[in-house]
Amino acid sequence: MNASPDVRVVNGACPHDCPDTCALQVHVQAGKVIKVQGRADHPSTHGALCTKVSRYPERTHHAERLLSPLKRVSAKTEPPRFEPVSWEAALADIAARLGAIAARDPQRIQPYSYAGTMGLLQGGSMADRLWNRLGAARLDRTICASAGATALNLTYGSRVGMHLRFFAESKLILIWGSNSIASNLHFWTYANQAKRNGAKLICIDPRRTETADKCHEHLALRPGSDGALALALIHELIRHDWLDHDYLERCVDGWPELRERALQWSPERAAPLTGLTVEQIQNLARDYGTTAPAAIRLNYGMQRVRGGGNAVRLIALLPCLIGAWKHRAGGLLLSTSGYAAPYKNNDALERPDLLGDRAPRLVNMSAIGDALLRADPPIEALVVYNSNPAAVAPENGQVVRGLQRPDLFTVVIEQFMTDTADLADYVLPATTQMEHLDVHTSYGHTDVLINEPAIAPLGQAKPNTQIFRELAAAMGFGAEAWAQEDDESLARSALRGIDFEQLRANGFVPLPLPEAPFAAGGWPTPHGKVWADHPEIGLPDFVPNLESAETAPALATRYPLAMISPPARNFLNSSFVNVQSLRDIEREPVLEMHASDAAARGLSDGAWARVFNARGEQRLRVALNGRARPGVVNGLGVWWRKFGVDGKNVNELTHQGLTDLGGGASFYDCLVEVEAVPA
Ligand SMILES: Nc1nc2c(c(=O)[nH]1)N[C@H]1C(S)=C(S)[C@@H](COP(=O)(O)OP(=O)(O)OC[C@H]3O[C@@H](n4cnc5c(=O)[nH]c(N)nc54)[C@H](O)[C@@H]3O)O[C@H]1N2
Ligand SMILES: Nc1nc2c(c(=O)[nH]1)N[C@H]1C(S)=C(S)[C@@H](COP(=O)(O)OP(=O)(O)OC[C@H]3O[C@@H](n4cnc5c(=O)[nH]c(N)nc54)[C@H](O)[C@@H]3O)O[C@H]1N2
Ligand SMILES: [Mo]
Repeated sequence: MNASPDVRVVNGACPHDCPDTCALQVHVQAGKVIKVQGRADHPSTHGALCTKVSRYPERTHHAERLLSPLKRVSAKTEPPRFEPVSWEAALADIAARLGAIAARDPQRIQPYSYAGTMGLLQGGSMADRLWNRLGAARLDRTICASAGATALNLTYGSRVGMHLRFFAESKLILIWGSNSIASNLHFWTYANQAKRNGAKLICIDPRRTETADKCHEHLALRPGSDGALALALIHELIRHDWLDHDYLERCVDGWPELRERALQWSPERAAPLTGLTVEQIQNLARDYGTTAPAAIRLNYGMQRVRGGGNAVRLIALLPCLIGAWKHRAGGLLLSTSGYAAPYKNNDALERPDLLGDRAPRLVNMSAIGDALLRADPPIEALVVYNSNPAAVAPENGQVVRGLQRPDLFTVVIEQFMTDTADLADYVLPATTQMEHLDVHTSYGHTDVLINEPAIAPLGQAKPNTQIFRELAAAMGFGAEAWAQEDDESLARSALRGIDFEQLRANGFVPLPLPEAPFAAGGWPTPHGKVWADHPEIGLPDFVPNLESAETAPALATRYPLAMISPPARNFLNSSFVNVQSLRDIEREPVLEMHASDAAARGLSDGAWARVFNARGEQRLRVALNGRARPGVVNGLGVWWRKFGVDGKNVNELTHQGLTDLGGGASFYDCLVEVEAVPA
């Protein structure tokens, strides 16, 4: 390390909701973070960071960091005004308000959090302990991955798959519902290595992404049609006998039933649903059936539609039919979180025993707008941390209306004044990853990491853990042992079977796992086989979008365009939108359209358009950049509403309908119409 003598270098972990979970080197000088680098000696990070996280010094020392508790002094329907208050006053008032509700009916207190940090400490722990002790309502954490995660559990028995590093040895890689270069950059390195070694890369995505640009082929299917495509692929594998009968026999439960169903799905039947040609489907099946080792990088983009769960079940079976798992460079990767699960000590971190035999209501975070407006009994208090629901939740016009309820008491724990914080009664300042201790697992690789605090908390900011500890004390639980445990002790108990001293000394530790875990079966199901036909829910099938010409023809006449809203490359969900240098790259919220759809509406590149449906509308700048397929528009997310030209973002248009499995959000299952507006 050639840091100058007054520069300290600290081991960190990227806290963001991303499969890469990079190992960081944080450079500190005079109490300030001056540089954040990826560790060269961590295999998947390999010394490289994405543009966003390399701007961490700018985000951490941002002029608009929240540095003191704030109390609202304006009505919630007026422009937000706050005044600083002391921690003591804020916590005393919050404790009194929550305490009064808890005395009547604790499940009227609703926690709302997601993955602003994925850390085992700051992502939950003390907060969960307090909610369990109170008996507050529980949150069904479905906004991102629950359709796919449930589908993997119902197929493989857990969220397990290929190791990231062996993609470098694959000969065929299907990059399916994943814009890897934007949102899984450290996978792309391995895919690129395979490409240099002669592998063929095929991207399956309605949008011509920067990843699609770099693949040999791009199949721009209609959003939500992946299940039909997978069934037609199985049909072709059967017809040409590109099957591994030995693996099918030993490892797949329910193959005869699945075979029967897939035989009804000729490419001719699937083609019009997918928007692909019969030949494209046949060629994909040929590549997949005749190339070994063949790997699939499936990602969550394709499961944000009503049929997302069934589609993941079908795709997850493909590598089982061709026996791809026999090779360490064959198989599928959607998530590795099932490998880390047995190491996570949730009982110690979250203390579910504090809940006892109470079963408070479970509220689905993907329908928080409905819950805030219509839950019975009503939600009386909302405590938000690690999330920005006013921006990221579907149909967010309803979320905003819910947050404006005069009788709702809202506390937002944040680093910045987000759209959600604007609607709080109290805003409490949280530390960033540079300022607190944490321990991380990953859902894209299989290492565990530690994040050491690099600098002292800025201003009066505190770690989430400390805020919940102090809130617990203010609510009268200070004498109870669960409320006293410090972060060092939490970190030491967070992982079972991992040597904490080794983790601390090295910064990361790989989980001990076999290279090709399912080469001979041994799936984490009760009988060790994958379920093609599941004993409780039967066979997977194609489930069309909730909003599509096939299922809702009248709606499709009024709103004929399908809208997807995948992330803009330089934001992470709604994080980083307030970092000027990154917003400068993204410039403004755009709507990518196909030239024919734009021409039919008199729209040219750079024109302003009104995108609308029955739920709402948004003004966006049209981009005719060749990335949208006919019939589909791409409204890149997730901007803060207040940075949009009309104070809105794409989630004004999305709906709160849930996925077929897992009760997930279906952001990419959305019909809209677009019209020109004066500049
Ligand atoms: N730069 C950046 N990186 C991120 C994030 C970010 O916001 N920005 N978000 C992080 C988070 S929370 C997550 S969950 C992951 C998300 O990353 P992914 O799991 O890859 O999911 P998305 O980015 O939602 O979508 C990926 C691709 O799926 C495509 N897609 C949309 N609908 C369909 C469909 O019906 N079928 C198919 N086959 N493809 C479809 C989209 O056009 C997009 O290019 O990335 C993480 N990494
Ligand atoms: N239209 C559309 N909507 C989407 C998506 C999409 O693709 N399209 N993607 C969806 C997906 S995949 C996801 S995962 C969700 C994500 O939604 P969220 O989990 O809400 O993610 P972010 O928008 O990044 O907001 C996280 C917030 O946590 C804060 N934060 C970070 N660290 C800490 C901390 O240590 N303490 C506290 N108190 N706060 C912290 C950050 O400042 C940030 O404001 O959005 C979903 N919304
Ligand atoms: Mo996500």
